[in-house]
This record gives sequence, structure tokens and C-alpha cells, in this order.
Amino acid sequence: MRFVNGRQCIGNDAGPEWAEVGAAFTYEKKIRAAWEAGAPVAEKGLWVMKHIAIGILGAAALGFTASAASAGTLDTVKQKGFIQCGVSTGLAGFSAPDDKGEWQGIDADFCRAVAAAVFGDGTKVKFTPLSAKERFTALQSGEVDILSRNTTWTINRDTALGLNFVGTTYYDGQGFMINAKKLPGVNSALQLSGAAVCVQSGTTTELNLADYFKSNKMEYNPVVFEKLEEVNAAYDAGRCDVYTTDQSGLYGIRLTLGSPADHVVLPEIISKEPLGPAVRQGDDQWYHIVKWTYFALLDAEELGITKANVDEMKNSDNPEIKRVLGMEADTKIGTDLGVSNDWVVNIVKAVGNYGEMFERNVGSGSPLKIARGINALWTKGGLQYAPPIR
Ligand SMILES: N[C@@H](CCC(=O)N[C@@H](CS)C(=O)NCC(=O)O)C(=O)O
Repeated sequence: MRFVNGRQCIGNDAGPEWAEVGAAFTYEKKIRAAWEAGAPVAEKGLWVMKHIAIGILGAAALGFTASAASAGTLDTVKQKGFIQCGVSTGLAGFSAPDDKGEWQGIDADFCRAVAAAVFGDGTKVKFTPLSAKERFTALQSGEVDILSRNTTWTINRDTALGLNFVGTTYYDGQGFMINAKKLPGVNSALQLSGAAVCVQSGTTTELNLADYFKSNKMEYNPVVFEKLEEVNAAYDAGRCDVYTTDQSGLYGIRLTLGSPADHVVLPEIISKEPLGPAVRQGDDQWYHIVKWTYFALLDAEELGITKANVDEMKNSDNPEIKRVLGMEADTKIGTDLGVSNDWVVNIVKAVGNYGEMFERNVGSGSPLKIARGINALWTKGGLQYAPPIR
């Protein structure tokens, strides 16, 4: 077991420095208890001094360990000249290399948007492909600066794993896909009792699958792999009857199968899978930069600012558009965040607004052809809503 920023992480052993910090905090608790029990004033003074000293020591130890992994990510990123972005090993529409080896997809573009905000240049990104199992350690250890990899925001990941999700860039839900030729007559997940189900390990998918079958009193036979290509190959070879993952993932994976038209996605959505980018805890500035990049993409769409018209929009009379694009006199709209005042201009020039990013990668401009649905802006009946840039 190992701790990052005072939080528990899985899969690693605690280093000696954590034992000391832990002891300091236990001592601190004792001091508190004695204080509350009403110790003499002079002793209280001593305790206060000790308390402060321990606090400083503890904070220094925490800071020392945390700095390697998280504090000052903006400075680290600026020093190296690029953002290291954790993506999937290849999921169409989200993050997958094209035939030139360029990473495409909404998750890859999100990192480009952050690079545009930080460097004024969306190309300053390097990508690290990660399996579901590898992804959290890669972020915790500092191997990547952002995890932008179709990752569901859950309480466990936000707390026990020491992450901060910046928002939901894609509202998804878990679904099932079957080979209709192999299973004619199956048109509901409730007919799947006894099926062999292909699933990737280290995912919420695996957990929801168990809940769904249990709550519907159905049996299933899990066929579990760590690597995406293993799951895909097993399903395509007919080693399992059903493939389950985020519904968007099913559409992407279907395109890679030997005979995509034979496969149907069943209507049931069995979970909430709010997918979004995450950063490490303990670095508020970086968290804000990544979070406001997401909001900037949404606010740009809401204001009608596009890749094609962003330069023209700088001369708009609309005060909100002027403000967002950093055109107000004496503005600090970007510098307060730690980036330049024209950061939104740079984001939109690099990847377009949220809607453009969506349509190009997973929507009408992509082979996936997924409808905006609940990912529409709140002004169009969807869930995508950003606080104002002002
Ligand atoms: N959203 C779910 C599932 C994410 C997930 O890893 N899905 C698999 C199946 S679509 C995937 O993307 N694999 C890609 C890879 O391993 O590179 C989660 O966060 O646990």
C-alpha cells in the first residue's frame, strides 16, 4: 500500500517517509485529545509549539513526497515543453492512433486543448497509451500530467485513489453488444442469463456487470482480459456471447470487428459512466487550468465561437465574447489562471469548440456517428453546462 498526498493508493508499498508522517499525525491527535481534556496553560503553550513544529515537519515531508508527483505541474510542464497525456491503447473516437501514428479522438484533443491553453500550441503533447489497469498508477506516479482516457468519475477514484476529475467531457453508460447471427432472437440484456461475457479488467464495467446480473438474478460467465486487443479478439473469435463496456466504446469496437454489421448493441444502459479527464490531487493551479480548459470549450460553443470564426469574433461587440477571448482592456482572465489572456483563442484555434470536437471525433463527422444526445449543451436540452468565464 502507498499514499500520495495523504491518500491511499492501491498496489504499492508505503515508503519509510510515510511511516514518519503517519506517526506525526498520530502524535498530533494525542495532543489534541489532551488539549480538549483541559491541560494547564503553560503545558498548553508547549503543546502548541510542539504541534506547530510537528505540523511543519509533517507538511515538509508531505510536500517533499508530493512535489515529485504533483505540485507545480504547470512549471514542470513548461520546463519540459510539452504535456504528457495518458490515453487508451486505442479506442476509436476517444484516443486511437491513425495510419500516420497521430493520436485522434475526443480524449486526445482534450490534451491538445490544454497544451494550447498553456503553450499557445496544441501540438505540444506527448501521448502515453495505458490499459485500464495501468492508468491510475501512471497519473499518481507523475508519469503523465493528465489522464484523458475514457475514465469514469467515481467516488473511489476521487478519494481513495487521490485524483481530481475536472468534469464530464462525455456522458456515457454501460451497454452490451452481441453477434445477432449467433444469438438470433436476443433483443434485450435480460435474455442473457448464462452467457459468457467479455470484459476488460480494472474497469467500472467489470463491477457494474456483476451488479446487473446479480440484481436481475441472472448467471453469467465472465471472460476477463487486461488488454483491449485481447478482449476484442476473444469476442470476435466467438469465445464469448456478449461484449460489455461503455456504449460509446461498443460503437468504436464494433467498427474494428471482422464483420461489424453482424453485431448489435442492445438497448439497455445499465450504469452512469461520466467520462472525464483527471489530474492528481494537491496541485490546485493545474487542476484549475485543466478544468477551465473544459469549461472554455463549452462556453465557446455556447457563444458560437468556432475554429473558423475565432479571429473575427475577437472584434465582436458582444461583451461576453470579448471577455472570453481576452479582448477586454486590462484583462487578467488568463493570467489569473497562469496562462496568457488569449488562452481561449488558442484552445479554439487548436481543436475548435466542444461541439466541433464532438462531431469530428464521435459524431456526424466520424465513422461512429453518435448523436449529441445528453452531451448536448444545456441550452439544447443536454447536460453540458459550464460556469461563466468572467
Ligand atoms: N469507463 C470505464 C471503462 C473504461 C475502459 O478502460 N474501457 C475499456 C474498454 S472500451 C478501454 O477503453 N480499453 C482501452 C485500452 O485498454 O486501451 C472505466 O473508467 O473503468
